[in-house]
Amino acid sequence: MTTNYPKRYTVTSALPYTNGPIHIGHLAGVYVPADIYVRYLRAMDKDVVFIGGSDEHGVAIPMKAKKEGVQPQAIIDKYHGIIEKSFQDFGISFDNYSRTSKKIHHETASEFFTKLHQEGKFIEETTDQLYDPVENQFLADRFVTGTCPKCGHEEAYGDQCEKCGTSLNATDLINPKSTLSGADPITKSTKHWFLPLDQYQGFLEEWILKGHAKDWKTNVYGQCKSWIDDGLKPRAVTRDLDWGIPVPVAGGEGKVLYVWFDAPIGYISSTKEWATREGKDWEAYWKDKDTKLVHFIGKDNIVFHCVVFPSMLKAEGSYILPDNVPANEFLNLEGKKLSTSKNWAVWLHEYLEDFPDQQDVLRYVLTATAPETKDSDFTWKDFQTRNNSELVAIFGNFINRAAVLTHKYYDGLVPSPTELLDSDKEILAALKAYPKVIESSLERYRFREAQQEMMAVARLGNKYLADNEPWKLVKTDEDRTKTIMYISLQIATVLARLAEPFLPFTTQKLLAILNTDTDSLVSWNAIAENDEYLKPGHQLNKASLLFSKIEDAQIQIQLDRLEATKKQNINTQKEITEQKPIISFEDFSTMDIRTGTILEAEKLPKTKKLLVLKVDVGLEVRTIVSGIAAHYTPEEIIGKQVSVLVNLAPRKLRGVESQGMILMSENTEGKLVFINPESTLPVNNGEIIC
Ligand code: B3M
Ligand code: ZN
Repeated sequence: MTTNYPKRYTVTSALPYTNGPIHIGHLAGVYVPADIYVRYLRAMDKDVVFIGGSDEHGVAIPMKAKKEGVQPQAIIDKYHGIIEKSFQDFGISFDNYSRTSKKIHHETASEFFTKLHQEGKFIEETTDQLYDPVENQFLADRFVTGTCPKCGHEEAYGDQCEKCGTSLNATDLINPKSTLSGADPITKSTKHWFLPLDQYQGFLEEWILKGHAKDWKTNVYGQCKSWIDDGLKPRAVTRDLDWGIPVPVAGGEGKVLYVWFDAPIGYISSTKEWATREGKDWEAYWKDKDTKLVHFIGKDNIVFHCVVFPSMLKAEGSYILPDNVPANEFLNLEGKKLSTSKNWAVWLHEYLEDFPDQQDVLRYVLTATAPETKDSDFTWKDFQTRNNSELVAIFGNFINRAAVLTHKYYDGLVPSPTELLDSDKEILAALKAYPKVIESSLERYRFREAQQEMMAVARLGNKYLADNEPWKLVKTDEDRTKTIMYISLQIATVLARLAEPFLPFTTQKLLAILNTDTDSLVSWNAIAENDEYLKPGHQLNKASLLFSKIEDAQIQIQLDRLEATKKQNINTQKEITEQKPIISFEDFSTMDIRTGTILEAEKLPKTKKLLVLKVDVGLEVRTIVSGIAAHYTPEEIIGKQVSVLVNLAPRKLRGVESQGMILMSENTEGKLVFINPESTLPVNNGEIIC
């Protein structure tokens, strides 16, 4: 493979909202692949800047502040702190981690807006927007939800449907509702600045549809194509809000920039901050045509990075465009969608507490199961298995054997090889090929594949030792044993170089065992050009274990925690089930409720939920169809006394006439229970169900 390397790289990763901590979905989708990519580039001695930072504007912040009863500033300070620390502890190697509340960002974003404004790149228009009559506030973005006009998802936000990814205007929503008060919005007119995306239709067709059909991931390209084919519309880039960057032009008083206008500019401000500190020229990283710009993001951010931000950059005129936007799909947890609000997540800062010094295990598992082409699932069982049977049993075992035996036989000195057999030569030749093989996967953003190839090197070493059994051979053939140990240590050294992007903490431990450091280590490109990576006579340090077994009990703690979350969610859901409107006593007393006895019960054929009951209600024996088959078997309920509403108008259910209703209620675990005449009433969820 011949690669035309650019002069430098600007690699960005989505700026997380500071309304909650980082979880494994963020890591698998964005930060782990981005970090692998930049560590690989650095190993290739490339000029690269890796940019991160917190996204501290947008309605997500004041909403969270309201929920916690504090000021927005307290929220961003709290979560920025947690996020930045957890990234650092997890080894996400940003060159700069900034925040969009900083002065440098406010200035950069304001200048960007002002320039576009002066050059007439916006449309200024007064239009009707959704307004909450209770809270006296305009509703945009997350302040309003409704049905997505494209896919029918009922909880789409005012700026985007998270289900299908479509970017929306709040007025596009069907049945909009204010998330602040629950009120039905009214409309009210207000002035805003719009980026006329329709004017960039031709540019986007040319640049993406013609230019990137081959090299962008199909999930990313497909989404872009669908939006472009649908026809783009002007998008408001300002908001009526009091949290954000004030609109810097006349007439903008009381309004702020739309968060998705300012946040991507955050990549630029963060680069400026880094350049000032490091004495670099930030513009080269954003404006030189020989710079490769890559955005790592999750799939819900595709439209903003592939359509909106590039159109902004194009409108400004002096910037380069992203070369690639390798967005991932979503990661699920134990088969369910990750959710911050439902606390269905593995939080990074908690993981780091529960598994101290095991950052690489999570990095490894998230890469092995990364949602690169479709949604994927993280399970704790899989986490344990991959650790125990791959990292411990293959990688760790190989290094441990190589180091321990070298100490045992040669006091930790790398032995000199004697004659190399063909099988040894093959191993050395294979080692030389690996950097290019892994590089080819990484250049195509296939991190799973790249990591498997890196692990193939560890497997190779493990198998080499297992096949040659130096622990037996040492008794009969000292020379051959020396060669085997020498080759094993060459493999271990190459592995240290190739594993670093994936397992940076492990690599440091491995380097310590090998008694060397990153700077003295053979460079990525030099592997193919050399025959020897660790010289005979080199002294190793004491062996230590790279990985340790994860026990069932540790996994059980995590599973129990998720189980508790599940229960809590059921309870919370119940707490918030709204009471139905008040009824009068007269209304109630029209209901004739009697005690009945279930005489017969059987399942209604071809249905999942329905039982047909014969119930003696005193007046007569009634046939009642009841939707309780998921909760009770017919045998369980025969003979049971129940409360029956006997004057409900008969109705046909699947062809059988039901002549009354058995009164039931849902308990706290979501199970239907009888309102039993002989017992106290069960916890009532406000709903009587037949
Ligand atoms: N804060 C959305 C998110 O965290 C947004 C990314 C901004 S990247 C410029 O998913
Ligand atoms: Zn949708």
